Amino acid sequence: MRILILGGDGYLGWPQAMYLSLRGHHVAIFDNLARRHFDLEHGFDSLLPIASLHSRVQTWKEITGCPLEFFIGDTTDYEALSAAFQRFQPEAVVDFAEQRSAPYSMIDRKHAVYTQYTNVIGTLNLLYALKEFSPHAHLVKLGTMGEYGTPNIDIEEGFLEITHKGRTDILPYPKQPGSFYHLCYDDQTEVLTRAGWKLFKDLTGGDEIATRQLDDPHIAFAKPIAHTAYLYEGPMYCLEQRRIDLCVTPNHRMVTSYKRRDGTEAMRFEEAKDILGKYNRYHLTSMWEGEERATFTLPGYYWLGKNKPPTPAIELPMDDWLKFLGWYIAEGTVDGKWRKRAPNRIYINQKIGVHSEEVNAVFEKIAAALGCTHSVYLFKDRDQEAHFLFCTQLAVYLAQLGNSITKYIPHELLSLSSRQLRILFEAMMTGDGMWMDRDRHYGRYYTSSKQLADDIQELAIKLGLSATVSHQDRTEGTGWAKHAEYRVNFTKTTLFQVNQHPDDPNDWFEDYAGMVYCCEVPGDGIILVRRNGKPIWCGNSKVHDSHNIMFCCKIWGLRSTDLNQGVVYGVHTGETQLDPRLATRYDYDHIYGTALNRFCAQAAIGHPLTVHGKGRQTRGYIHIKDTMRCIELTLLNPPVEGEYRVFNQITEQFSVQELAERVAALGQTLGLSVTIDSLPNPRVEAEQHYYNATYTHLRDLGLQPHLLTDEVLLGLIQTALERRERIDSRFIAPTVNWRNATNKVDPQASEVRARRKRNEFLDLDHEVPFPR
Ligand code: NAD
Ligand code: USQ
Repeated sequence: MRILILGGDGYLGWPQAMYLSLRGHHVAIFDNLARRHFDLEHGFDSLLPIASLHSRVQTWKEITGCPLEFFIGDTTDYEALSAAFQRFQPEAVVDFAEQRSAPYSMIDRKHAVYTQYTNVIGTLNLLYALKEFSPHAHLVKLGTMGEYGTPNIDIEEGFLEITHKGRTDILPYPKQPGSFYHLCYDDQTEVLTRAGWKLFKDLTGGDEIATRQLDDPHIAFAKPIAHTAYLYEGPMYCLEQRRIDLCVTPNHRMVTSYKRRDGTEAMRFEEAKDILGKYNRYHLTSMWEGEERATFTLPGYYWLGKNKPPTPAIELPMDDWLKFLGWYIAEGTVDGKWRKRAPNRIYINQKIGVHSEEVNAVFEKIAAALGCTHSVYLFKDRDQEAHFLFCTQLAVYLAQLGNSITKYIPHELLSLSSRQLRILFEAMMTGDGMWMDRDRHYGRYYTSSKQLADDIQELAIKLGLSATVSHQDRTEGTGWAKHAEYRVNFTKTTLFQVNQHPDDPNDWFEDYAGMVYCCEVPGDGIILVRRNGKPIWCGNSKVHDSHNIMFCCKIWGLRSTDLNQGVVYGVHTGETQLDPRLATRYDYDHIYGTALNRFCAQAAIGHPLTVHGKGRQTRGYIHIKDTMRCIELTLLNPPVEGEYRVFNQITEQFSVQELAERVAALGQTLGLSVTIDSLPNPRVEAEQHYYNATYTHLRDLGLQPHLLTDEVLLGLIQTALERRERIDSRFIAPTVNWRNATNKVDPQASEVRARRKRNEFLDLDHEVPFPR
């Protein structure tokens, strides 16, 4: 079989390439060598020395006579990937090419973005390359057991039979990974972008999305790392209340509020399905800093077809301008001899009374700044006054802000500081708004313009208010009065409580068939969404490779097996042991090293074993030799076209503490003094939980597992002992904390080692993309 191994230079990809090559398959490797770059960046190194890819391939040919082709390329570079596909014409593709370390992805925003870009976009490219060049090839994708998280029910192999309201279906098993997440919104949900509210389907590549962090209420705008949309048929979790309206997939990450022991409120993620029917509180408000600007530039204009010099732009003091603009948007009109000439008159009519002086002062200031006339007309028959400004430049600018049913706030002003936004807001509220109580706790703004209602909602949110938009259609009346009336309702209440009444539930599951959308932002992945005018902060998504693969199998008839693999241990396979130059990497550092491999290295140098927290975290584990065999079995038993299968690739389950205790006990038999340290857990994960995963498919195909016997474990410790002089104890303690947005990884990176590695590496004459 012609097998293309993406990521064939990595811990698993390299031994897999040799394994399949030795069994008569024609194998090619595609790798961007990014994993080696990471060592260079931080001064980390594999405990077993590893040869360069060129040397590995050459050695393999010398020893076995089997050729291995290789392509240096990045899966996110479609040109490179498609060239490899066209040249090699694979019949099967095994995809190991991902950034696979959870701590790496949690270092900071840059590393999170790099991880998701590589993994999600790389997989999308791969799906397109398969469709375009090898539509019949079998895709074997290395997924991870980590996608399932630690649910309080048995983990099935990819799918779960669900009976809902008397109907039964087999649906994808809910995903809840521990370092990135998944959710999806229905087609009526909008998201706040820098350019205002948009439906997910209308988002473009340039849009920036409103985000915040769990423990930082400040709004920031960030470009999504990825967008996704797929057809979904199944239950949706719906929550509807006076201030909240959501319709999301059951595994959606909701952001709820809880009380800490010290009485303060904090936010946390909870899956939608887990909060069904429960009392909950939601944070609806946030904070905005924005940018102070001293002046507003009133654009110049010139007459088309007239031989007049253009009128220059005029700078106006921003605070005065905002006060004026607030009044204008609420109450003002522009007119003039429209047909013949430009508009030149701005006026507002209002009742004589409490605001007369304020309006007068605002108009006076603008008139003085523009050098134009301000006049006031007192109506004889009514208790009203009209303020006029005569200025073509101002009128031309204001005319483009629309009339009473199309008015809007120029969006660039909505990025001003909260102090300045408040000036605009107060002026508008004095015009068309009303406060319901003396403390200005509740307020409402009325307008016939939908766009203006949306803008005011955004303005209010940026002022730390919770704001919803509702509307009422009007059939009677004439002119603008027959248009719908929009109401923006504000409150200063920061928390909104959803009570549950058994007879009148606020949330429920509802069958849904249609598109669902997500977009993924860096950081804690919280975005501001709105449904039916009611905004709420919610979790965002990891665009799962598995969803994209499943979708493409469905629409294009591709065939794929998703192998949800557990933590791999061990470094020796039949092939790696043929020659030291064929060794695969052994990572023991706190970023790439996995639990058991790390514990063995720690035992070898007498470093206390680094158990995170209580150590009751249970995971599925698999010996590296079984990984090789599982992939072979999968390749030899492909799915039919259009089929998407999931196999859980583990052979045993252990808790971290159990592993540490076994390493400690066996270490002692080798004369090592091994102690166990319980470190404060740098990750956010359940430290004690139910875990029971099903893993029968691969056994049914003939897998005979290598279990973690004492003999195997002693062998692992021995391997580490043989190379103990290469272990740098400074790289053992974890420095990536899930709770921090930024982590300093290796304050004492070994420069010597980095230099040595770089020299080895630079033997290559290829230009290699670097993950920065
Ligand atoms: P690794 O980091 O050692 O190997 C990945 C390889 O892919 C590296 O050689 C890297 O240079 C290459 N690569 C990364 N991004 C690439 C890109 N965009 N284009 C081309 N090449 C790229 O990781 P590994 O331990 O061999 O894991 C491989 C796969 O197996 C991953 O998908 C991982 O999620 C999965 N997995 C690993 C374990 C484990 O314990 N190691 C457990 C479960 C699942
Ligand atoms: N842990 C410790 N001490 C350590 C290292 C880890 O207690 O020194 C704990 C972690 O907190 C975690 C568990 O051990 O609870 C497993 O951590 P790990 O680093 O061994 O593995 P993990 O981060 O889960 O990731 C690895 C691979 C990843 C793969 C995953 C499979 O790096 O690519 O997806 O194993 S699984 O865990 O099934 O998702």
